[in-house]
Amino acid sequence: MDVRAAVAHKAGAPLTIETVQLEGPKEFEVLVEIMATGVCHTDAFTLSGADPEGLFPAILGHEGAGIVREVGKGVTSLKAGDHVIPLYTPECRNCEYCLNPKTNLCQAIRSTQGQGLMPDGTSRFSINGERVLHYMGTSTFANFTVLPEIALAKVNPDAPFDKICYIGCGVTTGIGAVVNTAKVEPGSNVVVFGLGGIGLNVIQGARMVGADKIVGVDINPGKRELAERLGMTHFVNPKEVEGDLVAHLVDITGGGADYSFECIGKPQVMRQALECCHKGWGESIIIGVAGAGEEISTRPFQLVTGRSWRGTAFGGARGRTDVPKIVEWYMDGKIEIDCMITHTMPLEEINNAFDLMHEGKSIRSVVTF
Ligand code: NAD
Ligand code: DAO
Ligand code: ZN
Repeated sequence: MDVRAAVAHKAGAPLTIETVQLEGPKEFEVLVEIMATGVCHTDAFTLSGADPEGLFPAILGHEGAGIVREVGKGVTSLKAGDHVIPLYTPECRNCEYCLNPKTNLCQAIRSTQGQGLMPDGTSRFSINGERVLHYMGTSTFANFTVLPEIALAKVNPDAPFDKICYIGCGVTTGIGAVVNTAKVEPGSNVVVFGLGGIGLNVIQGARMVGADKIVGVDINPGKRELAERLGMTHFVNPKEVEGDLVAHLVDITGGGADYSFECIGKPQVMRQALECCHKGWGESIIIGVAGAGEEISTRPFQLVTGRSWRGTAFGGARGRTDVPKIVEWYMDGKIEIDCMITHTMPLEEINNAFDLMHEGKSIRSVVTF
């Protein structure tokens, strides 16, 4: 079938809106009509060329929501009409990783997904017979896409697509980092570096679990108001701190953070996030994705004296199990989404979503089809 898509032909160039050919779903695959998709920092990272795994030409997008239109042979858990959220971290419930409660990194289709291909090693997308690659196994910048069954979470059909698409990445990553990875306890003091689409969700996750001090750190003072609405108790702009930022954060938290979260992707900030943690027990969670070849460093004594460094992907969430629950949290008013969706636009204007992100003017832009 012909579909409408934003195609990334090469790194550093704007996306082009084109008619693309999409093959139907093969065995254990599902055809989904994408109704809405968020535009995330990670799409921009890949489009910029900084992503070492970025492949072109491809159809980017990994934060979508839509409706199942057709299922391939062997699909048992979904049927036409089901409302779904695509999962860039799938959940097969059968691989060594899915069977280990310590991780959410299902490896069932990892190698082909990383090559921009479906599990059988081919792509469903093409333009005039030339192959176009999938991206993160999701490719939500198209009005129809094909995904493996294990990469789809079935969700409440009453939930609005243009809001719950954000649960496909930003919301789950931020809240999940608090709930699943750090397991923040009530009364904890938390420091969040970067108050963008991820950091704001860490803030609301920390509020949800009953954290005490929730300190937000950002060089853009324009992020303060929304962060306060979502639960931030103290704001720190590093540009306005006289003296050492780490010492200032240790002071505010009365000895250091019980948990800190790096939601930017800068190694020097990752170091600050570790070192502002409380001696003896503070844990720092890396969420931000740094550029190719970058490395983190600290004095080993920071770890010897009880601080620890951890990382998280997709908030440690097991998508098919956890994403439907997070949709229900939204429907029940336990978490907020609407206030973070600052812009909504048609596919034709998707490049504007990237511009708004780079200019720091948006939290989340959502494309509706
Ligand atoms: P964003 O651009 O919306 O937010 C980043 C924020 O950091 C901005 O508000 C910016 O002003 C602030 N900032 C920049 N430099 C700073 C500094 N030196 N000190 C303090 N604040 C600073 O980005 P986002 O969408 O929230 O994504 C954040 C990171 O998370 C990215 O690296 C993204 O790739 C990554 N990410 C990781 C996962 C995962 O599963 N681990 C999932 C999604 C996104
Ligand atoms: O299993 O090796 C693996 C890869 C898992 C990919 C996790 C990606 C998380 C960070 C990228 C940001 C996503 C938007
Ligand atoms: Zn698995």
